Amino acid sequence: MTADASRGAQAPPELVQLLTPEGERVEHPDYDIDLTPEEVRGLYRDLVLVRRVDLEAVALQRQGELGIWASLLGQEAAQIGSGRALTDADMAFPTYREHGVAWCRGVDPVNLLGLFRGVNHGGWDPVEHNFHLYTIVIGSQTLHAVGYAMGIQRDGAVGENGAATIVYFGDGATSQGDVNESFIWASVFNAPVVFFCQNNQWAISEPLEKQSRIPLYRRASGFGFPGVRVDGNDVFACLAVTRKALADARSGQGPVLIEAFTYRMGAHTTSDDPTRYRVQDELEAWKLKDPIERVRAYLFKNQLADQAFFDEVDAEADELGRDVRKRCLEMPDPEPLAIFDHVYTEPHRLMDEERAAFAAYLSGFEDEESGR
Ligand SMILES: Cc1ncc(C[n+]2csc(CCOP(=O)(O)OP(=O)(O)O)c2C)c(N)n1
Ligand SMILES: [Mg+2]
Repeated sequence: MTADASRGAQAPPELVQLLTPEGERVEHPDYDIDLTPEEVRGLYRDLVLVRRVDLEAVALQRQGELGIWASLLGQEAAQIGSGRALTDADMAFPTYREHGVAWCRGVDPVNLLGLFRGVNHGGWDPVEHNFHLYTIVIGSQTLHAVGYAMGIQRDGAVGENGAATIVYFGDGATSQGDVNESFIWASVFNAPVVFFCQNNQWAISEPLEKQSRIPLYRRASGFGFPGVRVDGNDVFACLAVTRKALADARSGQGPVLIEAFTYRMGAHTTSDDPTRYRVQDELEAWKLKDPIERVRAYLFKNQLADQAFFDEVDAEADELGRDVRKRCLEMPDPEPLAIFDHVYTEPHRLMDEERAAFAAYLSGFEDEESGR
């Protein structure tokens, strides 16, 4: 398989797929899943709602209400499938694009917008949701996750009903030292961690073939643990593969690398213009593999949902979009000195000095305004 072929419309042979782009259910000997019609409708609803939040966020950025936004467009199935595989006890470590996983963890989407609006540092409690804060430094969260996994291992909190850890990162991140170091630690300490790589085939403008000459999932074998490539636009397959990997991690079988083969349909962020470096045909080919359309087709063909259901979900999505927009605009600007508040849990001399210096700087502006 050439690198170019891997980006084409043809599915690579080693891909785990349970639902084709046409919405046909297919079997896989190692990964099966038995979903009730209600569960499938639930997954469809998740996919539609997170896409709607994402679209609203892009619009808000374009209107100057957010500084920047990293869209998940095209990656909804990878995030909802893996996110819904988690139990409440599992801990997730995201990048900056995991809005769908955040949704599954019960994080209010407005909190995500707060970070990108610059009014908070990510206003959710990672412990309350078992969802760590967004991480911008590429790959560093893989080390945090392995440390966390080794912690729960030492606390004896694993086992069948215990906790596992999942960490998200991109194809570009696989070239980072941190990620490779985390693979080594996870492997030799048999840490209960699932490495979930969303291979969206681009790291800003760098294509996949600049990261690896072999499929990314095969990297795992060099580190001594299993790797699997799943159709990242197939929510059933992502759910099944992640569920099994988490169960294996919990039962003491160590880490797994999941490569969710997907595509970033939007720009890297709202600051990026992908027309400068990729061809339109590539995007068109991937539109045919849309993660939402195939679930819709499956529900329709199998008469598991009627038009009223689809209309209801669309209406709910519009209402969510309106609500998110309204509450985003209502978020107050923070008091400027609040930026120093949560850097350390305990008082810290350096923070005190920096706070005082910044307060002095700000008071200069007040003087100017009052004409003193
Ligand atoms: C350590 C580090 N180096 C560089 C950057 C700048 N940067 C931000 S996103 C990005 C590309 C990441 O690509 P990938 O891992 O594929 O994730 P994706 O954005 O495609 O989801 C880079 C290089 C950074 N944030 N951190
Ligand atoms: Mg990428």
